[in-house]
Amino acid sequence: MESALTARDRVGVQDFVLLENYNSEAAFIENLRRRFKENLIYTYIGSVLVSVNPYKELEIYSKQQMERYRGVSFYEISPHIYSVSDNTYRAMKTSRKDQCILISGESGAGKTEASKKILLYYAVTCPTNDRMAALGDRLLQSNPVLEAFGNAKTLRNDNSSRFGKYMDVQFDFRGVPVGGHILNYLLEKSRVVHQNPGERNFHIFYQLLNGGDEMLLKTLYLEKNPHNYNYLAKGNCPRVSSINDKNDWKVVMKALSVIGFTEEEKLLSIISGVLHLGNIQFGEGEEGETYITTETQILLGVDGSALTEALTHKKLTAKGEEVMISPLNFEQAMSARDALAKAVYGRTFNWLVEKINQSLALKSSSVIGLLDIYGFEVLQHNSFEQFCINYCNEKLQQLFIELTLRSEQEEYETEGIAWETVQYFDNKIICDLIEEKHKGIISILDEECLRPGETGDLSFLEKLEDTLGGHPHFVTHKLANGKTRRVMSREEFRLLHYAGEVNYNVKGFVDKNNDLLNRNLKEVMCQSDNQILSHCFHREEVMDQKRPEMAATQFKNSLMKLMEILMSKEPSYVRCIKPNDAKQPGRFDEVLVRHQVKYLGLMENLRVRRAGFAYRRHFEAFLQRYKPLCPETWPNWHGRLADGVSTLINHLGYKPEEYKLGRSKIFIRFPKTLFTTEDALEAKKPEIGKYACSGSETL
Ligand code: AD9
Ligand code: MG
Repeated sequence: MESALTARDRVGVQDFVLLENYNSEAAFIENLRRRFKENLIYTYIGSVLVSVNPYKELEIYSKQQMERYRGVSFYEISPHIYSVSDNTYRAMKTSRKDQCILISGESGAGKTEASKKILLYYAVTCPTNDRMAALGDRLLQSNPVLEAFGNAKTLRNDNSSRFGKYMDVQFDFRGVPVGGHILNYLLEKSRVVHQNPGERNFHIFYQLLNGGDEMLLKTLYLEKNPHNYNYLAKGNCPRVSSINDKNDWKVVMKALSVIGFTEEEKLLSIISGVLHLGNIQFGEGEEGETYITTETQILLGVDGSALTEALTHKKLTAKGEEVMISPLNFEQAMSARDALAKAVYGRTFNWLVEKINQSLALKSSSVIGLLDIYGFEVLQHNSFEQFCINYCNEKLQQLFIELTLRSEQEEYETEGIAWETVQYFDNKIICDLIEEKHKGIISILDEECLRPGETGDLSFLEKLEDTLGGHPHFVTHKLANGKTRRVMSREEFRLLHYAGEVNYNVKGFVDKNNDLLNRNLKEVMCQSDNQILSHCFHREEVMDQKRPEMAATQFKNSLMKLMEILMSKEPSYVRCIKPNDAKQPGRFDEVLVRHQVKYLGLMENLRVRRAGFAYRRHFEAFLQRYKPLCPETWPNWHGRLADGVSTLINHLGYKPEEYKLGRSKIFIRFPKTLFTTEDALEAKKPEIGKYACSGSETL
């Protein structure tokens, strides 16, 4: 008994519901810390997996480890991302219900790594046939490709996802993976033309310059040094110690060929075209007209003079008829160039996802969806992109709250057990503040784009103040009246997000939301020789006079669809925590972790889980594990399972207030009850010899 206690002291409990002092945040964090020090990065809250980024390679992801988790239940074995993968897979097979795994946490917490491990688990352990083996490869290889084009080095994470990704893995009735489908969300296009100090553009640019051979670079008129390109020089960070661009280039090229890609040449000429576009310089004539001082001949497969014209002039139309061509001033020409670069890159990224989807060939069957989006982000300077990213995280948090509470309630109902509710912070109020029709921030921003005030972004801020002044989660310099803790500038508004306060600078909001590309630039791109580009810029789009939806509204609508998809599936959760800001192994910054525990709502999650019954298990599993403790159930019980469990717990002396028997499960209110039973089992071990209580790391 003593040795079991010692082990528990050292490595903590593997399920937080078993914490004696479950109301104490300090005890929660201490448990996380102990386990982290022992390289035990995974812990459960019931069936929710909490994962702490180790920032080092652990020997826990091998094929042998995968085998250990196959077909084994949550509670029978130490917590692991493979256990979540396996349980989800079995739930899908037995219930035939679609599943999804939602991975959340802030930037750098380990979401993308977790999603890759899940995918690898399925690719390695699921049954397959020769025809389908290739599909597993393609599913896996889609990752390096999308990461090359959609991830970048930021201050928070060397491999930060700058787009949201939802992937369906589809299985046939035998559990063989037969297809896949990816939905991508709002790529951070502004990164193509601007990076903050210490950050980089998307990986692919550096991979091409470092990995591409001389011949290739020559054909693309590229030089090796990233500093020669305006679009790569802004962050002043061409190299990152944790990244090997040259190797990654090889991996990406191989991945493209596994996916069955044949358009590398066209794709790379777009990437190089974007770099050349960034180097276009403008001059200003005596009468304020703008001209181009650099070569534009070989760019993006379009006619050089048409491109020059379109970059320096704007075509104005009224009622569908062309009325005039007006010259752009220097500033306007620069932003037209940047808008084109962003549009070209953004559309090419969407095209790439489309291509990958074609190669994964959608089949109708049961699915497991994996959601890996960009995590909550607070920077020195937060703009439209952070606003969208953080809004997306609010939505996910809302889903988590709704579903964890709902599923808890449903479980008690189906098992016929009375239950109690727990107070929790519902972030719906913040989601409404952002997305409500007419008076939410997105609506007000759209309104500003359609009917701009005199001062652009600042008029937007004024409209926000007029409409939202007094909202408990919205603050500006004016509204705060000097009463805020942190100084705010007159260009900012602050949102009190579920995960903390963020100041957003309104500069650029209107432009980014408009996301407009001059019509004549679109016309030029339609005529590109590069088929990827002529596919991305449709002729119909140029003809169509209707204004497309603005960026934030498009994003809002795609998130609503995503929520519907997720609600229709049975969810599992992985909550990722970042242990320090230095990206270092072994460092556990308590203040940082406490903050995340708070905003991820983990204590509330635990309380909800514990409010009713901390622990539950199917009669069969309970009996199987503890039957050695009662002479009537050992070695086998032949009667009804419920009767076997009753006999067993009567023998163990469980009091009526300690447990409830549902229709198929036993619910245990206090972890202590279970500890005592576990300890008794531990003590019995020498006597029962070979009997192994699997997963007894600690309970
Ligand atoms: V962001 O919101 O996309 O900026 P993520 O996706 O949450 O973020 P990511 O998975 O990219 O973070 O993890 C960041 C880095 O932490 C990785 O590049 C790894 O170096 C490191 N990491 C994360 N999880 C693990 C792990 N299980 N084992 C080892 C890890 N290293
Ligand atoms: Mg990521």
